[in-house]
Amino acid sequence: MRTTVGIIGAGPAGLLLARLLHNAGIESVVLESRDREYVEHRQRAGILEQGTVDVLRAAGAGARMDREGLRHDGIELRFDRKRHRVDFPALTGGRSVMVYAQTEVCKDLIALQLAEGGPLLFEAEALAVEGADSGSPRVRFRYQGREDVLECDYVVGCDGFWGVARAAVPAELTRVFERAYPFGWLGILADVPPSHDELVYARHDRGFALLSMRSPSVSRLYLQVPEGTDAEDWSDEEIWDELERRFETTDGWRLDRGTITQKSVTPMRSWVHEPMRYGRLFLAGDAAHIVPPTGAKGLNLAVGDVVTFARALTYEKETGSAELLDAYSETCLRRVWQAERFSYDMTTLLHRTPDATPFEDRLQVARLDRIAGARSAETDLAEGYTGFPLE
Ligand code: RFL
Ligand code: PHB
Repeated sequence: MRTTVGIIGAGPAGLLLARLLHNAGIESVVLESRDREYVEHRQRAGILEQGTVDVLRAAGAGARMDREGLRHDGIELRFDRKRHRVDFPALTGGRSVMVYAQTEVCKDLIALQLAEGGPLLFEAEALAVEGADSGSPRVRFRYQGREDVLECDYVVGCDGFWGVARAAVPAELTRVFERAYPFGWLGILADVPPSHDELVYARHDRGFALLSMRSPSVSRLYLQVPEGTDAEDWSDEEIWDELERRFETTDGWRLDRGTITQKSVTPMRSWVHEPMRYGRLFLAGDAAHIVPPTGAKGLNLAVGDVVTFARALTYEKETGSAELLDAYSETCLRRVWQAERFSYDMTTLLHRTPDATPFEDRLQVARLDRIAGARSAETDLAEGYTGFPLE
């Protein structure tokens, strides 16, 4: 098999890239190791930055998002049993975010790709990228019981944190930057209308909690739990009791309970792989960087990477200049590090480490008080949350 761009992975990065290339008249083939059902139902992100919303619309993939997505103009910070609302449009000159689940973004992009785009092969597992530093890189993959080779002009590794593409970058050229956190998130999906109309980020001495949503009738909630926690260690009742404690306010706010339909634990890490390009192999999304989910940045970063690649390749096709392709890694990494910084700040602002001292507890509350009391600090949070612009 032969194509212009071989894309490994059909998460949001790979699927959107295939769509952007299709719109630019550039051929691609997507290889995805899992089946369609799995990819369409993997519970993950929920928040799309304004820039991501604009990109999906411009790519012709925004119709259902515009009908069913929920525009959010703010979030609530909760600490010391008090509530503080951060008003995004007022602080950022009109920006907001959209609650529209990653599962739905993927469903929309898969439907478009199968109807209009190039090949998208499910249960096609990439085994290795070869010849990344040559003029004709290849992806070896297994499909329908046999091994095959995809010959390409470019390969984009959109295969997530556990993917294989990255391994083709020589170790001596690679630098990895990492921060692990001694806690994870226990996430649940529940059949109950969200108890608040905006997301609530709560700092509590017992740990962080987040109230989010998937629709007007489905809530998504998270609890900070110790690293290594098994979701099955928590009964449904224990989860609701703990959420209630962490969200408690002095003004009698109530958390409504419902049937829990899913629960799982996500570890938390900050992680960056540099460079994001080697020869004709480009890395995009979680294959190149991970942020802790507190800043809601992972999916949005993946979108930024593939927009940058699609623009650079289009420019090369139109002008013959590889200037933008050559700048890919640097261009992406500037934005990636801003998102790493923001996600780290949000994480350390709101989570309680197991060895936190009373001094650190007071500092966290002082940082939150500063955001609630100083427009400059609040603006910084609102700008970070609604997103850093694409260059
Ligand atoms: P993905 O989504 O992991 O997709 C990678 C795809 O590659 C496939 N694959 C392979 N295919 C072929 N051959 C191989 N050898 C392969 N190896 C892997 C995989 O099956 C998969 O389909 O990466 P991508 O596209 O870079 O997208 C990244 C996002 O999924 C991720 O950053 C976000 O989900 C992070 N995230 C959030 N991001 C946000 O922007 N806003 C949020 O609100 C948000 N909340 C979250 C999150 C992630 C979470 N978890 C579970 C980590 C909340 C949570 C709990
Ligand atoms: C989600 O809805 O899954 C979600 C929202 C905001 C975050 C992380 C996850 O910061």
